[in-house]
Amino acid sequence: MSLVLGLDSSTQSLSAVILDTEKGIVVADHSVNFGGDLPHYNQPHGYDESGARGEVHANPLMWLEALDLLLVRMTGEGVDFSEIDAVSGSGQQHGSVYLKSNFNEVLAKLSAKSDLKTQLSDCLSRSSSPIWMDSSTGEECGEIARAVGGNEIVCAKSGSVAVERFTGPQIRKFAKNEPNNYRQTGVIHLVSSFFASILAGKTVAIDHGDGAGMNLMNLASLDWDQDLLKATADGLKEKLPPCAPSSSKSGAISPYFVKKYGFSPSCETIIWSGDNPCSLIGMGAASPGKVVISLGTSDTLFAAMPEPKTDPNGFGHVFGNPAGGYMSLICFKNGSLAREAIKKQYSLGWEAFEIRALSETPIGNNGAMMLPFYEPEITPAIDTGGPVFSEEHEYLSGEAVRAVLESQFLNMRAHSEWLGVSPSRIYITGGASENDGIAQVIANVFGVSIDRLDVPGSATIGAGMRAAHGIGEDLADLESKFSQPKEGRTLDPDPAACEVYQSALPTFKEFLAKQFSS
Ligand code: ADP
Ligand code: XUL
Repeated sequence: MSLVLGLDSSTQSLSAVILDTEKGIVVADHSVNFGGDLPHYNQPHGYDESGARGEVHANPLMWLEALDLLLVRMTGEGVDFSEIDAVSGSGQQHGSVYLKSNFNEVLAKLSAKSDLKTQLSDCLSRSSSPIWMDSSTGEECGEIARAVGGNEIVCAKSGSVAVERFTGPQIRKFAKNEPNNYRQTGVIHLVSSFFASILAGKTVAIDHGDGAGMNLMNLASLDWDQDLLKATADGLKEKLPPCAPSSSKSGAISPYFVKKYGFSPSCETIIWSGDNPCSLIGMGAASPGKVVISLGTSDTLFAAMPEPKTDPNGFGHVFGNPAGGYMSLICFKNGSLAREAIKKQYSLGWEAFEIRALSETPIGNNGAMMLPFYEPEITPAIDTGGPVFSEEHEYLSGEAVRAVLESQFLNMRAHSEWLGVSPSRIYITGGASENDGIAQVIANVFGVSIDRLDVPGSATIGAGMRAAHGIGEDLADLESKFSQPKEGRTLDPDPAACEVYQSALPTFKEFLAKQFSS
């Protein structure tokens, strides 16, 4: 039994938990908010908001500074890192970091007298990192698909059609537009494998969970796919770390962290995974049967899969399950983004948002719906932003709140039917999951009970559980300790409301189809 550190570098923050796996408790929980704590990067939500033509990039130096700041803060608050047996992490998926061939050499010589940002800034061959919100690579997706013989082939090989935010199309765009910088790149990391490399003091592998979100990994062989590599960019194989199972150890922690923060030289590092694969572990959903909805900046729906099954419409994805096997994932970009837009438009707090959704308006909203796609959407793929209301009248605040929530979850239900699973309950997580108004709409739209876990941040907890699993602890035992539903917080569906949504579903699909084809 051990003390393990789980880190999570998400869109907006870097978080850490320390788990005591013997007692089954979270002993520390800290975080750094990129916008609030590091305002000098001018990325208030964790990314540069001035990108044109769908480009969304973040500054990788901000992530490095956040890591030092988090560890300084934790030390200041009395955390003793010398007792940590293992560390692993979770990263926002798809984002990539481009490093020159001196990266390993610099990592090996990091001095505890300076900081990560200062010492590693010279290693970047691209000053910014495209992240998952980027939708600028439509052209490159088409080129990759054509080069391998069509999107059906890309999907059969990699688990997803060529997707704008996925790393392969992003790499292709970089290689085309900045050929010199691409040539100077020695290694391309995901956010997850970048952080894992910093901790290990050397370039480490990309795990099968996050690797599957690149349009480069072959799902059957769990290795880089020669055809996809060739279709993406010249000489790419040499610039990618190897793929490895998510529970792989990557050696003792770098001396930088031993000297600077007092980690034990025998603290093990376990390679990182993506935030959704980590959340699957943290939610106790590593075995097929549980469906999870994560309500973060984006909303995602995911579940472990017995066999890799791909989405015939091309919106869903298959990733590696960190516990072995596969998981499905569907990402809805306008999750909290859309809810926040309505909240802001009507000057509401979250409490008012919740109360209005429940009490001021009838279930079904008298038929008023919306297509809540403020930003270009991923599921379904709509490349222009801007909400569309089904009825042309002034929406009062309660009506608008209900329209956004009901439409978001009708859209989620419509686009998850291909999974063919009928869960008996859905587990929710993420920043918005505490909101009972939102949770009740999900229960009613899907017609199942909703549970929440007794711990904050399933991706961070999942990263900690993966660290413990990596040093030999039993995953089922960890799940029984850390992934238990909160008592007294189950929300059951209301049968009358379920009937309303059952008949609203075809109407929503028609509304969407009409809007799409016009
Ligand atoms: P990420 O991991 O993508 O950074 P989080 O899971 O931390 O995101 O969720 C952050 C989001 O949660 C915020 O953008 C905010 O909109 C939303 N949120 C926070 N509290 C509430 C609440 N009480 N009701 C609804 N949404 C909330
Ligand atoms: C998943 C996706 C997002 C990010 C958010 O495909 O793009 O959920 O992982 O961090």
